Amino acid sequence: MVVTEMEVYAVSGADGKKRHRPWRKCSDFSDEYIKLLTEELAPLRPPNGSDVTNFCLLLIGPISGGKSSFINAVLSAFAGKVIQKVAVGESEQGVTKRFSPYRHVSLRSVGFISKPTLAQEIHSVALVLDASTVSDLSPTIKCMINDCKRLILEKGIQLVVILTKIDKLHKDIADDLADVFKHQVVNAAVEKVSEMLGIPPNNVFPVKNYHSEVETEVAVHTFALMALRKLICMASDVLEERTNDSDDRTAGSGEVKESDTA
Ligand SMILES: Nc1nc2c(ncn2[C@@H]2O[C@H](COP(=O)(O)OP(=O)(O)O)[C@@H](O)[C@H]2O)c(=O)[nH]1
Ligand SMILES: [Mg+2]
Repeated sequence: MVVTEMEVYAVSGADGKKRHRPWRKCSDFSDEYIKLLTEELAPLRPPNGSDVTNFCLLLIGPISGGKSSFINAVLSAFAGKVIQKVAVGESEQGVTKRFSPYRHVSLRSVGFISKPTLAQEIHSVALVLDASTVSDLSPTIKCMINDCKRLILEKGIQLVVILTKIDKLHKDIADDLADVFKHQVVNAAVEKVSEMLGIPPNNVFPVKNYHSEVETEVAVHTFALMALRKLICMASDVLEERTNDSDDRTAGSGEVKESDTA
């Protein structure tokens, strides 16, 4: 075939934006979906027979990663308004006045509980990382993260990652958060973290916290609630397993050894 002239057109949606298949399925972002999620999560309690009244969810991660902001986003989602109950800020002049980068905790540390009850243990852990910096984490931070991951896995808890500041990955994302699960740049960040930490991509939750906004955003609440749902689900599984395992615990398996500390 001899082609003398050819015109190529980009295929786009009615609004001119390129359409991609979502890399993660999610219901449409809407007030109804948020209502559904909050109504599903609000009544959840630790399993019967566990003797635990509250889920203990731990957020860890580098300073300024967005831990406090994530807690505010969750509180905002339940309150239906922008809440800033936990102080947030960048490091240096940030809200954390005294920051010890790494202090070894040992069995002799003050207040260390060497044989915690199930209620005193952590039931679910999320590592909170700034999506725009995952490519250049320092070796010290990587080492800390790996130490934590080892301890968490030894306790039978799976690691969840909350990937914050996804708005910083690309201008289009900041402009339209509803398209996050179609943006390949977010997918790439999720895959990178999953590979770096050896965890499945569906344990990685991209989020955008409130930063400069004063009005509520449906997408912000949806991201926060999806991540919270995963954490609570995992905590429930851990508690159920430990409750069924209670015979072993009485035999002393719940006791902390020096190698359990970091
Ligand atoms: N652009 C943007 N900024 C964020 C996001 N989450 C947190 N921040 C900002 O990052 C800074 C550090 O957040 P903070 O929650 O205090 O981090 P923490 O030290 O891990 O508790 C604050 O200025 C926040 O407003 C986000 O999703 N997007
Ligand atoms: Mg904080």
